[in-house]
This record gives sequence, C-alpha cells and structure tokens, in this order.
Amino acid sequence: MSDTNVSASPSRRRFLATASGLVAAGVASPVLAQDAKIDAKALPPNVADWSKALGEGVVAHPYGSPSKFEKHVIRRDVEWLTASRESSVSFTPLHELDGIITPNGLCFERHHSGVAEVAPQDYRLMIHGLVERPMIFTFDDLKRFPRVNRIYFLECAANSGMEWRGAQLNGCQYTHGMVHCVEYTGVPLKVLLAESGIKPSAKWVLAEGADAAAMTRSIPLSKILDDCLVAYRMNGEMLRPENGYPARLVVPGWEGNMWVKWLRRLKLGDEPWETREETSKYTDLLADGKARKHTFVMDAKSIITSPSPQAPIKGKGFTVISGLAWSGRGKVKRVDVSVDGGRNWREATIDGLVLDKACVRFYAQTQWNGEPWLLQSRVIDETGYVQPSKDDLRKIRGVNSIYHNNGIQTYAVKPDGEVENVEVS
Ligand SMILES: Nc1nc2c(c(=O)[nH]1)N[C@H]1C(S)=C(S)[C@@H](COP(=O)(O)O)O[C@H]1N2
Ligand SMILES: [Mo]
Repeated sequence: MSDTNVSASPSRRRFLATASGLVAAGVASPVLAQDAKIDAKALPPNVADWSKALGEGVVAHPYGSPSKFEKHVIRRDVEWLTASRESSVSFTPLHELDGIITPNGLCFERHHSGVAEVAPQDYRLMIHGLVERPMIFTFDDLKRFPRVNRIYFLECAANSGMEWRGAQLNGCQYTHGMVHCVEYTGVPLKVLLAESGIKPSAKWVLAEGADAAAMTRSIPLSKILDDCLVAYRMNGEMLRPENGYPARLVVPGWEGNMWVKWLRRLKLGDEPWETREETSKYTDLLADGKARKHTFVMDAKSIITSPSPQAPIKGKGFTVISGLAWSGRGKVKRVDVSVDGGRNWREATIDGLVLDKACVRFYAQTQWNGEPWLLQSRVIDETGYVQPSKDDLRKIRGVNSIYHNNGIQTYAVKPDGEVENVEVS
C-alpha cells in the first residue's frame, strides 16, 4: 500500500491544489459545496453581502439549531423496514459526523410502541423483588444521588441485520446507523441498590420501561453492579423524549435493547424471566435450528463513514478515509484499513479519546487517483478480538440471524468517486 502513504512532512504537504489556480482554470474548488449554486459576487476579492449588514441578534433562536445549509444532516428511516411509525427505527447519519460524540438530535431512535411522554413530577422508579427494602424514587430523588459522567456507545443488536444474506442497503447510515455515542450523566445502579439492599439470593434484575411496550429485559446482577447507570442527561442536557426522558438504563457495551428507556421498574430475582425480548426476539437462530440466547455483549465492529455511498469522493488526490470503531468488551486497541478488499492492511490513526465501551474515531490519509478500491476497515479490541469477515461470521452463525452482525463492511469505490456497498469473498 505504498501508494497510499503520504510521506512528506506536514509543513511541506500540499493537501489540495491551490484555490487561485482552480479559479483561474474556471473549476470550482473542491472545498466548496459542489451541489449548491455558487454566488460569484460573494467570492474573493468581492466583499460578500453577509459582511455588509448586521446579522440576527442574540436569542433569535432560544434553543439553537444547525445552520440552514446543514438541513440534509438528519436521521432517516427506510420505508420497507417501517412496520408502523410507533414500532420503528430511524438511523444516525454517520457519514455526516466526525469525532466520537453523536449530537442529541441525530441519535438513532428505536421504539417498540412510540415515545412515551412522561412528566418528571409523575416519574417514579420502583426497586423491588429480592431487596431488603423495596423503594420508590422520584425524579428529584434520583438527582440528589451522587452522579457520574460516562461516554458510551449504544448499538442496537439489529444494526447491520439486513446484511446477513448479502449487500442490501446502500449507505452507512442505513447499514450501520443504529449506533450512537453519547456522554451520559446518571446514578450508578450500585448506589441505588445500596439504598434498597440486596438479598443474597438475588442474581438477576428485570428492567421494565414505562412505554406501552413495557419493554422488559433480564440483566445479570453482576453487570448491574459493575457499570450500569440510571441516566437522565445526554451530552449535558436532559435526555431527549425519544431517548427515554426523564430516565433510562445505561448498560455499557451490551445490546441496545437492554438500555430500557422511560425506566419504571427494577425487580431483583434469582433467575432470568425469559421475556419476549430475550426469547422470541434478541436470540440468534443458527443453521442447525438451535438459537443462541443471552448474547448480551456487542462484539467489536468498525465502519468507514467517509468515503461511503452517501459521501462519495469529490476529487482526486489527497483523501482522508475516516470511520468509527467500538467494542462491547472494552477499549479499541487498533483499527486497520484496506483498499484492496482485505489483502493488505495498514494501521489507521486513532484520533481523540480511547475509552472503555465508547466509539473511537480513526483516520487513514491516502492518495486516490481514480483507481477502483475495495475499501474495508477492521477493529481489534483490547481483548485481542479481531472483527471477522462476513463470510467467517456466516460460517459460524449461518444466515438466519438478524442480530449481532459485526462483519467487515466492503465498499467499492468507482473511478468517478461514487461508492457502493458490496461484498467480497
Ligand atoms: N422502554 C423501551 N426501552 C427501549 C426500547 C423501547 O422500545 N422501549 N427500545 C430498545 C432498543 S431495541 C434499542 S436499540 C434502544 C435504542 O435507544 P435509542 O432510541 O436511544 O437510540 O432502546 C431500547 N430501549
Ligand atoms: Mo434495538
């Protein structure tokens, strides 16, 4: 992969052809939005209209929103995946984001019975079952407990679930957009359970949501005491209604389905409850007819977000390959990228925070000169686990599963820079 390495020192690199050269040649600079109509009067050496008049004053928008030029950066859904609006999913526009934090308004949502509207003054969290003292907490009670701030990814177990039998959806928003990474503020469950006390026979915790789905999952008590939170803030502000306002369960590294929203009840027991969401759903049917169950951990996974089908390459020359990687087993150790369908790999640079059970952002700086690429990324986590190819995964799991598809994604990059979701074997 020597042709993809940029060897010049940063100070001597020229990443793009100079803008003046391009203008002189009558070509739009690649740094300008190519889809929008360019207003020549606004370009240097002219002084643009926005420099000649006062702008909007403060508090024109008491709660701010993105620039009107960013209207395309939105959650999207897929019509044929949408049974009803209430039992549905929207996808994070991963191809439009950078860094590791997902902005609140762009976090994918998954609801089984729509968004419950819970007033904070009427919110209650009940802790009962095998406890010394059954308790009911108000929302104000929750906010008085010691709290922590933690950044975690949440991935729906069904993320990439449409790709088990082959390439189907085109765009990482749709194939991988059931993931977000957020800073949560909340109370460790071990703090709340110290209030109620735990009977020695307790081994499992049933978590139930206050929405009409009354979503329930059994979670091992050891996990609950290890790192689970009752969170009420995301990225500093209160949870959004669609993400469980006023309080949700945070189950770091484990299936999104277990992160019960609008959390109303935690019951301690001595065995799992075998609810719908852990028997007929969220189990993985294997080729021999048996099903894997209690597949809680989300295995390590990575995805190139740019270039990608919704973010094609716009000019030859210097190109940054960028993506996200995460592991439900701990920290990401390394990410590799390949431009030849996995024959040769090169280590990507991880930039920014590397945290337990959180996304990392990786980059690989390359040159692209119109040659066809088969672009891939693979992650290795701190346990030594290597993200498998889709074929390797299918050898073990068959193709009947919906959940836990963490196989390596391949993109074909065409000579015109367009990118397509494909498979290699
Ligand atoms: N009460 C309740 N909790 C829920 C759900 C739900 O429908 N009801 N959906 C679950 C599923 S399947 C996922 S993937 C995550 C999605 O969280 P998000 O909507 O904040 O992205 O919430 C989980 N918690
Ligand atoms: Mo999910």
